[in-house]
Parts: sequence; structure tokens; C-alpha cells
Amino acid sequence: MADMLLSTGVHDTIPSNYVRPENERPHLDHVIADANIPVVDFGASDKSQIISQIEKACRLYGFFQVVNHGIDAELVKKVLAITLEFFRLPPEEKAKLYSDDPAKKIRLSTSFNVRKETVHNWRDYLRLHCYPLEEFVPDWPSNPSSFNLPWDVVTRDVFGSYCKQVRQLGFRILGIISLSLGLEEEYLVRVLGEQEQHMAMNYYPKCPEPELTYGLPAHTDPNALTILLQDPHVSGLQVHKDGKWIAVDPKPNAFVINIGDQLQALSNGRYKSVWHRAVVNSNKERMSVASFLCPCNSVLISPPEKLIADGSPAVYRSYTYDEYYKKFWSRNLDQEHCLELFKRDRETCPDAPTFPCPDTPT
Ligand SMILES: O=C(O)CCC(=O)C(=O)O
Repeated sequence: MADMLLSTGVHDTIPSNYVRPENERPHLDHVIADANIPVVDFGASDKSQIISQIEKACRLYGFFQVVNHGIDAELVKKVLAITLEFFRLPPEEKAKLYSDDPAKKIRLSTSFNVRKETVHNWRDYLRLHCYPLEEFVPDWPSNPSSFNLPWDVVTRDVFGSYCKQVRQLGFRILGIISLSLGLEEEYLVRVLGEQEQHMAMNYYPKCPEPELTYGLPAHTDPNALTILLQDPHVSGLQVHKDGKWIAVDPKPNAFVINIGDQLQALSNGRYKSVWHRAVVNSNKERMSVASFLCPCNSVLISPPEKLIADGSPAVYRSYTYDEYYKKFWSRNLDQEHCLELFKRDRETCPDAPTFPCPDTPT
């Protein structure tokens, strides 16, 4: 079904199976444009200030941007350029990589989960597993040839180098998040085990009717931490806060970081894995490259003693990431927050917050 890919055609209208019902549409004129998503300067010398900014951002927004993060700006440019080159390949080349099987570790696909959905999303994406690199790189696309362009002296190719640098940044952020929760710096990296790393290279073609559909509808991320590289020239990411959608416009040389469901669970609900979505526009195609750090499949997700010792009971039951991930992919993206399904008995925890999807009327 590679003919479902959007990036292979030109679109004057949108097919009816991409059109959302009236009450589920993005209502772009209601979006808050001047968003104050916190920006954290990782180059600052005062570590305690970084910790306190991240603590506030994770608690109040679930999102923040980082600058002076240490990832090579030229490498980032190359990643975006190759992503665009990839989506411009001829249809027959892309068809070779197409799959709608969410279990496939390397696949070019479209929308979110076309096997399950009734309404599709205006997005194509290339999904790559990236850790351990040696295991997956041989199966990464070899076309365009720039995909295998050597980058640094250790001859990692562009994407291999990028994945390594992103992983290091992610671990650094997990360290700061641990400290911000009053835990030892290594805590989260240790309990998440040998973390998997996945990448979604998202491509949102120009859409003739952006008010009727989504690039990605409201969703939360099932993993631990997401490191998002936005197209520097085109906006599209929006985050839900206090009942409103706010735009996260691209900031030069910044990465957008968001807390995933597993950090919400491990922080015992203190930090938020918030709803976010990607909208499309009629003037410009847009790209983003999301890197997901995921707990090792077999680790048990359960809050640290320290966060339940102060009389706050565990909000969620313990589970393995394997169980969580399967549940996540068996649903539609914009159903209720997947963590809701892992909440402990409501009688034990009557005040546990609920997280219905903000774009789906109840
Ligand atoms: O394209 C974006 O800005 C958002 C991407 C995203 O949320 C995802 O890949 O899960």
C-alpha cells in the first residue's frame, strides 16, 4: 500500500478519509502564538539554576527547549538536508521501504497506524531503530547515498553521529531530571536499563486544507524522553497547557525536549507527559526529526521509594515497558492518555489526575 504515501504526489484537495469531524478539528485561530515554552541554556555555568529551570519546566509544561546543548550545528543541518532528500526520492524507491507493520524496526510509513485508524494524518515518516547502532545501521536506507556520508573521524555516518550525540544529550538531561527530583544523578539512566533509541523522521507535505486535518493529532509519547529537532523555517508543533494549544515555534539551534509517559510514571505523576500535536499548512512542507529514548523492554517501571515515602501513594501500578509499548500501539493515537490504563485502583488514589485527549469530545 505504498501508494498511501503522501510525499509521492501533489494534492489539490484532501481525500475524505483525512477529514476530521467538525468538533475534532485543529481550530488554528484559537492557538496561542506567543508561547513561553521555557528555554534552558545548557552552557550556563550555574548547574543549580539549570536544575531548577528543568524542574519547573517538567512540572508545569512537560516541555522545554535547550540551547548550547553541544550537538554540532553543521551535523544538524546535514540531518535535515538528507531527510528532505529522502522524502523526495522517486515513488518506486520509497515503495521498497514501505510498511504499515508497527513491529518493523525500520520502515517508511504514513499517518500513525493505518491498520487501526479510520481517519488518517497528513504525515509520512521514516522510522529507524538506532541502538545499538552496529545492529541497525546495516539495514538503514542506502538511498539517497548521502545517508551513508561519513561524518567524523571515527567514520560514523551522518545519522550514526547524530544518534550518538543525541543519546549523550539525552543522558545528560536525564541526569539533571534525576537531580531535580531529589534523586542521585545516575538514577534514571540506571533504572531505564539499556535504553533503546528510535528515530522518526517526519515529513508533512503542503496540505490544501490544513483546518480539516492534522499532521499528528494530540498524543503523548510512550517512551521516557523525546528530543525533537524542528524544521528551522516552519512552525507546526503545538503543546496543550491550561486548556489551550500553544505553538512551539522553532528557535535557532535549539532542541525541543519533552517528558514521555515513562518519566511521568517514574516521577509518580509529578512531571507531565503532555498532549502535543503537529498541524500542517498550505504554503510549505515541514519536517521534524524526533529521537525517542525508551526504557529497556524488560525493566519494571515503578516510582522510586523516595517519591512515595512522603505519603503520596504510587499513582500507577508497576509494569514492564514491553507491556506498555504493546498497549500504546494497539490503540488510536488520540484516545485517552495511555497511562490512564495503568492507574492503580481509584479507591486507593481518588485524587489521581485524569488526562482525556483535549481534541476528542467526551
Ligand atoms: O513534528 C512535530 O513537531 C512533532 C512530532 C511528534 O510529536 C512525534 O514524532 O511524536
